[in-house]
Amino acid sequence: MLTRYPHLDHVLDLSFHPVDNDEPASFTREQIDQYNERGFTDPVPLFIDDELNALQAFFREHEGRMQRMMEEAGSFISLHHLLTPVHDIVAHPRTVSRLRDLIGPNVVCFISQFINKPPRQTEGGSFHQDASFNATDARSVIVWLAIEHADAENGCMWFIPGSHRGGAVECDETHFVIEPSRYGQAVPCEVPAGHGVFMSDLLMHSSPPNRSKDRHRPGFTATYISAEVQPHEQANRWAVQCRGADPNGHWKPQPRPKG
Ligand SMILES: O=C(O)CCC(=O)C(=O)O
Repeated sequence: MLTRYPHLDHVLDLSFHPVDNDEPASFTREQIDQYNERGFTDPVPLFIDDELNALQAFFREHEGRMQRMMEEAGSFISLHHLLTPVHDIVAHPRTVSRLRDLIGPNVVCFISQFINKPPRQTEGGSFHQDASFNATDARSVIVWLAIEHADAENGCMWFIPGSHRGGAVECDETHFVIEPSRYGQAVPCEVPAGHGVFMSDLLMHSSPPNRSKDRHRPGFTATYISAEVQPHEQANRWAVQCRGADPNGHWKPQPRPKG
């Protein structure tokens, strides 16, 4: 099984297509090469100074509400479909102009989530590829944004560099990679507050426990794709158009929420 939609495993293109962009506007050519080679960029500043303070204050103030929304839904929810400030975070021009370099002019965001790992955790973290969870070709880029500094002690993510290049691999019934060490040596990805890491949806990554004594590890994840890529399941079809257009009408336009 390659994805959680096994009936689509042979329909979807789950191979890595390197970014081919000779004239990036926001990343450098070296950063694009690094993305192609390793499957992720170094952290880049996305929210700084007053913007970072406002970002941190928002998540601090609304964390309980977001938690309740998830509990009421009984499942995963895309926060940018429901809350205006989160919509504006995913559509922020500084992030979106970088995405343009990686996925082209027509950018939609179809998944977002906020995870705040509390201190003194002992369990968690298994390697997976996000592409295994989506009913699309493997073309999406995930932006992982650190709301506070994330390091190895408080549970930053770990990546297996280069593991995206072989495309989607067989996973177990919980969609975790079987024997991830076969695919390379994992490295921690420390991210300063307000910085984002851009990752391929094929990159094997894990989010281990926050073993710190007293530091939370809040992180926000948003998944973007070119509007030209078709979603194959109803559940994945709603998306916010962050840039450009949806020339084939593949996606259901999610309006800016009023909440
Ligand atoms: O630790 C996090 O915030 C991200 C968890 C993760 O593995 C994911 O979103 O795919």
